[in-house]
Order: sequence, then C-alpha cells, then structure tokens
Amino acid sequence: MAFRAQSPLLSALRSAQLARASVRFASTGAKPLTLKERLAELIPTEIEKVKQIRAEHGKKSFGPVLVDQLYGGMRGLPALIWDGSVLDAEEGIRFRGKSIPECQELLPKAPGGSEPLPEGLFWLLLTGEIPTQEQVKELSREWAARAAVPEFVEEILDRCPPTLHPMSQFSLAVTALNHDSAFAKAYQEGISKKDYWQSTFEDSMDLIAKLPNIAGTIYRNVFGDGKLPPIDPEKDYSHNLATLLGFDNEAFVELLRLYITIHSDHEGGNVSAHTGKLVGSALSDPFLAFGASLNGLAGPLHGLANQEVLIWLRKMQAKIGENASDEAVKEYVWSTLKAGQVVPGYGHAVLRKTDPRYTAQREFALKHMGNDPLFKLVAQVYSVVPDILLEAGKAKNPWPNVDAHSGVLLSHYGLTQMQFYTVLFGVSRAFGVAAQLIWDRALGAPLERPKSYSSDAIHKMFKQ
Ligand code: FAM
Repeated sequence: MAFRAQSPLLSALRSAQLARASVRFASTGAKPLTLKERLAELIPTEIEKVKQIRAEHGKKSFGPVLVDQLYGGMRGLPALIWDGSVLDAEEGIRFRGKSIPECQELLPKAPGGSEPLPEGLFWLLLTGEIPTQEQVKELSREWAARAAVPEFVEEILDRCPPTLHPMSQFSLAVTALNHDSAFAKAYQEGISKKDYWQSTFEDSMDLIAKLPNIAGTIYRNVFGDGKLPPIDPEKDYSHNLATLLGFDNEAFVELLRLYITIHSDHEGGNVSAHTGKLVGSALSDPFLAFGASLNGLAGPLHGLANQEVLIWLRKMQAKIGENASDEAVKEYVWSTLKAGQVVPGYGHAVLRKTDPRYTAQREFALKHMGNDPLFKLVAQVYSVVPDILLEAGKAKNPWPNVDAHSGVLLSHYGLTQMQFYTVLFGVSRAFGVAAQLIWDRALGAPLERPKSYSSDAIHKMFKQ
C-alpha cells in the first residue's frame, strides 16, 4: 500500500482520538482518573488541534454577512466556537455528537433508574467521553462535598422579599459567590495564562455543586418554611436537589435527571450560553459569567418561557374549561395571536422541527403520567398550534420547543409554583456554560469584541 503523508491537522485529530482512547487504559488502574486529571490529559492535544485548524483553515470564509443579519439578531451568523453541543435545525441537539436518546442509553444511571445522571452528561460535555459508573459516583460525592453555600449568601437570600422573582434572587446569589472565586484570587496573585483553566475548573465545580442549595433556599424561602435539609454525600446530584426542594418521590428524581440533562446545553448562540461566554471572555470568573447568563435566561423569549407556558395553559383552562374541544382551544390560540402576543413554548430561532427535548419530555409523560389532564391539554395544544402558526404565516418554526412541556411535568409532582421553573432551567444550564468556560480558558480564548455599525454607516456604505 502506498504511503500517504498525513496533514498536520489529520495527525492532530488522530492524537486527539488516541488521547480519548487512552481513558480506558488510564482507568484500569486501582483508582480511575478524576475529571480534572482526565482534562489535564486532553488539553495539550486539543490546543494542538486548534492550532492546526487555524493554520490550515484560518483564512477560509464562511460566506457573506448580510445587512439583514445585523438587524435580525445575527440569525445564522457563524461567530462562535462551542464544543459541548451542536444544534441542527432539523435534528435538534447533540451533546458531543450524541443525541438525547443516545445519551439516555449510554450515560450512567442511578441503580434502578432509567434516565441519565447529569454527572455523566457533565463529563461528556467536558471530555467527549462516557464516564464509568465509578467516575460518576465520585463526581456526585465531590459535588456534595462542595455544596455548602457561604453564610453571607444565605443571608442575602433570606433578606430578599418573597415578591422578588426567584430568577433575580438566583442571579444575586450566584454573582455573590464571586467572593470566594479561586480564579479571581489566582488572577490577582498573577498566575500564568496556561494555568487559567485549573482555577476556572475549581470555580465551575463549586458553582454547579452549590446550585441545589441556592435553588432549595429560594424555593423554601418564597414558597415554604425556609428550612433546608442536609445534603446526602452518597446520593446523586438530582436526588439531593429533589430533597432540598422537599420532594422524595423517586419518579420526580428521575424527572430531574432527565430535565437537567436535556436543559444543560444548546450550543453557543442562545442568550444564556452566549452571555456566559461573552462575560467570561473578559476573564470575569465563572460566578460573574454565569450570573450574567441567568439574567438572560430570565427573559420571556428564552428560559422564562417555561413559566409563561403554564400561566398561559392555566388561563386557557380558566377561560374554556377542562376537557374543552379542539375548536375552543383553536379559538383561544387565535385570541392570543390577535392580541399581539406570542404562543409561549412554540417557535425557535434555530430549530425547524419539533424540539427533541419536547419529545423526550412527552415520552416521560406517557410513561409516568399518561392520564394527567394538563398533559392531555399539552398534547391537544400540540395537535392544533402548528397549523395555526403556519396559517398566521409569521413564525419560521411552528413546532414546540423545550418549554412547551417542562412545566406540566413539574406541576404533576406538586412543583406548581411556576415562577420557580426557570431556576431549574438555570441549574441545568450551568453545566453547559461551565464546560465551555473551562475550555475557553484552557484554549486561551480571547476577549470577544465583534464590530458594530451605525445605520448611517450602512446607509453610506451601500449608497449608489
Ligand atoms: N407565537 C407567535 N408569534 C411567533 C412565535 C410564536 N410562538 N414564534 C415566532 N413568532 C413571530 C415572531 O414574534 C416574529 O414576529 P415579528 O415579525 O412581528 O417580529 C415572527 O414570528 C418571526 O419570528 P421567527 O424568526 O420565527 O422567530 P425568532 O427567531 O425571531 O424568535 C423565539 C424565536 C423563540 C423568540 C420565538 O419563536 C418566540 O417568541 N416563541 C415564543 C417564546 C418561547 O417559547 N421562547 C422559548 C424558546 C426556547 F427554546 C428557549 O430559549 N428556552
């Protein structure tokens, strides 16, 4: 066979494959590698790969930029690198190349459980690899050990009026965690750029670990008696989150495992992910960066839509009653559109098909709550809304997104306080934002600074 010289990019990709394959050997010893140890192995190869990509393809073009894209929220504009997940308009999200059903099949599960553990998903987002059961167990323990929240952050939350939206409280608490940031401290002490990722990793692990206590405190302060049970270091992340919220139903814990997994990441251009990356690019630590993500997630066109869906469904039920006819539902949907409002939970900036995150939740509902009246209403809405949006002729995507379904599942198990729903979306989104922040620091991603133009400048530029 003739010898063919490999391009530098191919050999870098090959070394990346070899580095990934080495996990098996590295893990066969007495103690499996921790996530940080595994990352330390992967980073040098990835740095090399990016160098090669830039050397070989750095001057290649993605095509023209249209003036419409500047005015149109930058839809479709290729502008970011995001490694954890990629969103296809037709097929939906893939986490490191794996679809939601593949993640459900391949990622480690709790004993007796059938939904993936978010611990495994975080490992996958960071390394591209499926961890062992033991590695996932260790991650659960590590997060439990890091879960305590500083007293002054608890006090901040205790002082919030219960009328302050849970997302504003969430953002306040996450931002305040910056007080103990390992990255901010190391930066002040003058660490070298090549070591940025290590303290970013520590902060990211702390961030994810502390979110259940923060979410639990907000939930119990606003809707309960304010008292929080302790975390159990032998239980997984979702189990502890459920306990902190006051739920002990195993099906609810399974729901949280699925919920966190599917809400974790949706490539880089959505408001929460992009905000986290943008703020992180100024070398703001993960707490400051993710606090900013949460403020974006709190908008009704983004994560707040899950609250809006349930409010909308309840209003519909109040108006047309339970077990209403398709005709009555259609009329209600048209009245929403005619009032100049959006149908929450429908449409998407990228997707052009039913969101597979919607489908995964629908399958969960069919398995666990097929007779729930609100689930039946969600299914009925799904059967009428797309045709109406098509007929109305504005929305580019008439199909449901993730938010059309999540609230109904939570409310089935008794988590009926809709204002809290986006907090759970936020807990999940930390996984994707943190994974990218770590890689951005490891790969030396620069400050983001795109070019802006005034309308006058554009007018002059294209004047005949
Ligand atoms: N109901 C009514 N009108 C809609 C619509 C909906 N569900 N979705 C889009 N449109 C309208 C949109 O408001 C726009 O109208 P104007 O021309 O008057 O401005 C027109 O259709 C074209 O919009 P598009 O290009 O199809 O959508 P965008 O990419 O601009 O916006 C969404 C995408 C998600 C903001 C939009 O579909 C929407 O507002 N949906 C309802 C809110 C929602 O469910 N958000 C959650 C999205 C979710 F995936 C997430 O981030 N968690």
